[in-house]
Amino acid sequence: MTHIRRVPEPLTMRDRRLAFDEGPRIMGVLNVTPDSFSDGGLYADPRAAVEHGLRMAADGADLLDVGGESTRPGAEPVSAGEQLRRVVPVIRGLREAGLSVPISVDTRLAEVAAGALVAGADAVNDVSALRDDPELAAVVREYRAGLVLMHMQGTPATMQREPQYEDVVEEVAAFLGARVEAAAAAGVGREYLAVDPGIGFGKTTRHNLLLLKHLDRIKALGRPVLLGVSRKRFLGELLGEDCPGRRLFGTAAAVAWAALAGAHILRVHDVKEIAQVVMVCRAIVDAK
Ligand code: PMM
Repeated sequence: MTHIRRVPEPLTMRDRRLAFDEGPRIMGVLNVTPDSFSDGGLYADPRAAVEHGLRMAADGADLLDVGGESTRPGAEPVSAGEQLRRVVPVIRGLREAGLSVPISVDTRLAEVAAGALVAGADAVNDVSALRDDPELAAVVREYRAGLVLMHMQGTPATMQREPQYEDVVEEVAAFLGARVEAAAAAGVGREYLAVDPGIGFGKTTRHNLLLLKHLDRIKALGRPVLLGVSRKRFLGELLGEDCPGRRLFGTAAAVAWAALAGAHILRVHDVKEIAQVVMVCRAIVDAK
């Protein structure tokens, strides 16, 4: 529980900085996709997406993650043009509406990242950790954007077929350490980098649970740790709950654990409810 106090430096994203000295920050998920596993199709209309983003900010989101490509198991890649068509009007609309919190764009492609950054995004959430597009590091560097480096075994199309590790925690930590070094070698300053063990990305339920249990090992990399547990399939498996929208209490339990274990950014769909979970965790930690 005391881990919550070991705070890395703020995450820099262009002109914005996200500090962690007041506990974990909440990233609201804004999927502008027809097929994401829990909210696909809900915000395909840019106006509905902007409204939902503003609502999440009002409910306590400290940043928003806008994505135009579903990375759910089995999903096929979406072209850069189509991703841009989905995310740019939403990012622009959020900024025009006066949204002040940072926005990340969930993409693996440099062209999409550049378009989103021009439209008003501050960071790139790259689930491939700079492995899919050799141009992405240069875009991040040029715009001084934040960058999330996530672990994934395989690709979204194949990752859940038969994930295998000798020691999942050590392998994920070593991978993320190496990707931090690769980003730094490509000229992206460390203050711009966050890491993410990639819950559900090429992992069994047991792998996900071990990563949550041993979060310290990921925190030891010294970068802010982002975690995306919200509504995920491992919760469904544990709870026998097929419907992602009915996994809120499971999500809340995993988030409470992550908050007390010292995760820095919690990527969630149900911002208002999860903000309450984080507030109670913090109040307990801060009680004197
Ligand atoms: N999960 C999803 C998509 N993008 N990005 C990061 N950094 N971490 C995650 O865990 C993550 C992600 C899949 O969830 P969604 O379909 O609800 O967006």
